[in-house]
Amino acid sequence: MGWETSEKSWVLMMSGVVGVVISVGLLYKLVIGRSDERSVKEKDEFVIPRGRWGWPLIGETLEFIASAYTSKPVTFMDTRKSLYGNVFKTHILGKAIIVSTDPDVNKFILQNHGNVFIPCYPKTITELLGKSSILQMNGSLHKKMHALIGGYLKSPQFKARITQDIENVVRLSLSSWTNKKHYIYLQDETKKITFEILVRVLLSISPGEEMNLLKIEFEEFIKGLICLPIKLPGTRLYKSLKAKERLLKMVKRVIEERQIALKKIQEKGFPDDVIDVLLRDIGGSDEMQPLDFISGNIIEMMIPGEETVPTAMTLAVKFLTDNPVALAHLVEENMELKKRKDHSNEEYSWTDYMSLPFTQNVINETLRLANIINAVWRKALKDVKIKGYLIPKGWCVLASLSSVHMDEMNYENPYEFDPWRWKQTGAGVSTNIFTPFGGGQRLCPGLELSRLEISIFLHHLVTTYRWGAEKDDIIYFPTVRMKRKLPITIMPL
Ligand SMILES: *[C@@H]1O[C@H](CO)[C@@H](O)[C@H](O)[C@H]1NC(C)=O
Ligand SMILES: CC(=O)N[C@H]1CO[C@H](CO)[C@@H](O)[C@@H]1O
Repeated sequence: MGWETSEKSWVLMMSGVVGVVISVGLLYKLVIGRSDERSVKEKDEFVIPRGRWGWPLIGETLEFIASAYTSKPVTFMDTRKSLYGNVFKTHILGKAIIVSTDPDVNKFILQNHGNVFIPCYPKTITELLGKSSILQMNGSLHKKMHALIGGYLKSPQFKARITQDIENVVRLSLSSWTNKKHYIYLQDETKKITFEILVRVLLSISPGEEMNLLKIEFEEFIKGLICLPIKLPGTRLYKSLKAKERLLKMVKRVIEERQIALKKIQEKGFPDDVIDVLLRDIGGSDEMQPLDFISGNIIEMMIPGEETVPTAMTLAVKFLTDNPVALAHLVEENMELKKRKDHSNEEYSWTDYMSLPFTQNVINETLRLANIINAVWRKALKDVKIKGYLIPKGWCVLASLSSVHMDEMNYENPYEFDPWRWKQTGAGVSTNIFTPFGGGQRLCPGLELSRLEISIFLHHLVTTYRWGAEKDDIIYFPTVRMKRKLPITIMPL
């Protein structure tokens, strides 16, 4: 669950890009970009990374997209890396940009000391998310929101409660899958699981009519994040904005009810959910409209959960299906835990799930290979000098996280699913070469929760059921997903 998910949507823009790219702004940028380069190079030993601009107007966009459609989407980066070095310049999607495949430079960009970099989003995203959005927030408000929510999600009370909640959702869902006559589509079913958990954490909404309605409107809303920025009746963006209005109304009603309830209670116990956390802290301040602010942000927090976690669950099943040895190892480890728990008649705790070493390795390896958040886009507010490179003020930078995950220098046989590689001490831990959820200042506050959801899902799946999966392939563009949504049949052990 990372805010960074929405940044990934940036890349999705490419779908419609060929038409949009040919714009006046592009030509302008090409010209400006070039003159900038000349003036800076002469007076400084830090140089703008090498690279080529490609074709007039469209730059290297076509190569970039063509490579994204293959099973090795980092090929575009790899080719240029070998020609120009780890950091290079190019021109894609209507922008002169600097691409970094260097772990240190990526870390620098993600950490963003001194707030040099700001997120760089396409218009549809800014339009749909609005002005007070977390993604647009910078400085103290952003930090405060992050700290509040992060603190809540890390608290022992929350952890104890949510572990039970996730277990219930997972158990019920899994058992409902066995009743299906044919196969189920894992990619869709895992989305239901994570959405249910998400609305529980944010708003304490339980399954039922309200949740279903919320899910319908939410799905309509997020479709617009990856569309062309044309706001006319009938267009995708228009429909999504309408869905957002309805969604906001629903969320606002929940918040209003809660505001009233909160005023009545004198002794305030542990917060029920994220709304509670925000209402108690921000609800009292006059500097902003708490209702609008909170409801807007609640909706935005639903976006990361929409894809990252279900995709990770689905791909883990896919990788394990294709790797029986790893699966057998995973089953063994989880069966041991289950036996211990059955024997002692104790409930599972957060740490039970998170302390299975091989299971955690499987999760890391899945996240590395899946590259669900493949890149982070930023814009430099001033000249940035790093490792001999100059990133000129106003330029966009793409920190390619997937290039680092798929680099032979960092991981031996990078295209192989090999959970055992994480056994070796320090794989990815002490360095910057493992950034599955983005990182730095905007590091996702729900990171641990995401890992817990995946752990619980895998545990109950492998200790209670067997499955058979249809043949399916991973697609990397415009988002990482399974071509056929991974049809599987499951049966009780
Ligand atoms: C797996 O990744 C997490 C970060 O997401 C890291 O903290 C952990 O150390 C990694 N596990 C191993 C065995 O390296
Ligand atoms: C660079 C940038 O986007 N700065 C924005 C930070 O947030 C304030 C409002 O909170 C905006 O006014 C700035 O433009």
